[in-house]
Parts: sequence; structure tokens; C-alpha cells
Amino acid sequence: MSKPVVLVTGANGEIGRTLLQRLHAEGNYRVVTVDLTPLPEKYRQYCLETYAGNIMDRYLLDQVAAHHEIEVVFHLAALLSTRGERDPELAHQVNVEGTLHLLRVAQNQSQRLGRPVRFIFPSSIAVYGMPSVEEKTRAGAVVEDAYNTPITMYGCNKLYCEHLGRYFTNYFRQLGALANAARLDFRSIRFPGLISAETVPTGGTSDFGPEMLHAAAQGQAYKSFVGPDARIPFMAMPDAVTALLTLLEADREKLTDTVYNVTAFSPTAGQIADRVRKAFPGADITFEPDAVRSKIVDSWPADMDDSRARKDWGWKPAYDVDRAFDEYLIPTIRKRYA
Ligand code: AKB
Repeated sequence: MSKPVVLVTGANGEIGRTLLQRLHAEGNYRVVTVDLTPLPEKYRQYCLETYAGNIMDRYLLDQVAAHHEIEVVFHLAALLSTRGERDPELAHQVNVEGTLHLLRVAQNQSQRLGRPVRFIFPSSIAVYGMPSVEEKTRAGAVVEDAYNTPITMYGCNKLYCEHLGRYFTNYFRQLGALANAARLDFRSIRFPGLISAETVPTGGTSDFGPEMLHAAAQGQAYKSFVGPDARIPFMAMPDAVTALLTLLEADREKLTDTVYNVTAFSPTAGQIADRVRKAFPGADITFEPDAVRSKIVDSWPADMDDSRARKDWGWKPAYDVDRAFDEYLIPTIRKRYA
């Protein structure tokens, strides 16, 4: 029997590239990708088929679904939080309408197969909106259902799409002839800021962490757009991909919800800078906070409570802050820019 097909959107992005490597290494799925930009050859070889196109293109998505019996979707394509503030309407189109098209495709596919297509959706710490820095400090690690009052278009989009996914899983077409048809199986992870040694993110607001590191590794000066006391949680990219793959394989019966926080460590921007300076002595890092981007980071919690994920599907990060920097980020990045 041939291996099941997984569709990865946004495959050429930060999470996508690491996910493709892992899916290839594990060898359990055949991979089909969609991204605006063509995948480099190194990643194309991991795929059964790659499509260059827009997630808004319904015709393209229908074509992909017509050609492949998709059993799993990783929907990674999105405009991130800073980019979204520059063009909120476009962010809504890509992040919400694009997701809705894909949910529709996965729903139709579930009906065709007669069993639920698993739809894995990376959500974000951006769904939270802490009312003040004092409250952020007081609240500590926030649970999924608290402070769901985002201040960015991206955060609003992610929160709404979590609800859409829950709706499609439990209630879509609850009235009428198709009420008993198979529905998709939506599973979502709220990520903190992610740091990868392989790629530099674009358009995010947690980017100060990875940008600091990649600039220093290349001998470039870096001006942080948040102050040294700004604090949000982060996670090393290999852990983010492990979380996605673990949630994918989790027993549906054990999942008590469709949305899960995950996190690993919560440094301040100043503490990240100290680690970077230690690894790259002479690194030129200064702090010149930008009012809006700092406000966005201040609106995100200092920590996330991920006990629901730990209990339901055994989540546990492999990389704490020491291991993330000493065993993954610094050695890999040194090699990358050598
Ligand atoms: C962003 O900064 O927009 C993203 C996120 C936290 O989801 N990295």
C-alpha cells in the first residue's frame, strides 16, 4: 500500500523547510507542497510534487486535491504579525480566506475518503493580548482560554481560524443531508517565537531573537526593535516541528481540545543578546525600541502554560535555553556562515 499524502502549504518558509526535512527523514508520508515561491532543489527532492502558487487561488487548491488523495494538511502559509500590520486587509485575505479555502478542500476530501483528514494548524502567541505590562508580569504563564484579545490583525486571524477549525471539526453542516458525513480533524498549536539556525524569519515581531543571532554570526551590527527587558517565550525550531508531528500522530480520543499552547523558555531580549555576545565576542547589538513593535511584544504573554499539551499528547520540549543555544543554534549557525 502506498504511503499517505500530506499537503504542506507555506513549505518554503521557516517551519516548512525543517518540516520537509523531518518528513523525509521519517519516511512515513509522500509530500505535496504549495508555496508562493518555488522550493530550492534541496527541498524539492523530498517531495512527490511541488506547486508554486497562491493559497488564495481556489482553482490551484482544487487542482491539488483532484490530483492527490490528501490525508493530512499542514497549513503553514501566513502573513506574520508585523507584515500584517503593514497591510491588514491582505493579511485577512491570506490568513483567513486562504485558511477557509483549505478547510473547505480538507472537508470535501474527508467526505470523499469517508474518514477525517487531519488538518494541522500553527497558531501563535499573537492570539493573546495582555492589557498592560504590569498584568503581563503578574499573569506569568497564561492558559489557552485567558486574555484572548489580540492587538494585531495576525493575532485576530489566528484566533478566528482556530474557531473555524473547531467549527469544521464538530459542527460543519450539522443540519441537512450531510449531517452524518465525515468531518475533518483540526488540531492547532499556539507557538511562541521560534528560533531556527537555518533560516531568518520575515515579517514577524518575535524576529528580534533570531535576527540578533543571525546578524552576529555574520559579523553584522544589529539594532533591536524592542528594549532589553522585553520578554516573550521562544522555542528552537526542531522542537516546533516535533510538536507538529507529535500532535499529528496523537490519539484523537485523548485530545480534550482543538487548540494547544506549547513553549520552551522565556528569556528577555537582553538575555538573548548576552548569549549571542558570549558566542560571538564583539557582537554589536544595540537597543532602539520601535514604539509599535514593542507594544505588540508587550501585548504577548511572558510565558505560556502548556500543561494541556503535556497531559493530552505528551508534549515536552527537548531544548531548554542552554541546550537550544549551546547544542543547536550556535554550532549550526557557525557552520552555516563559515
Ligand atoms: C510573529 O512574530 O508574527 C510570529 C509569531 C509569534 O507567530 N513569529
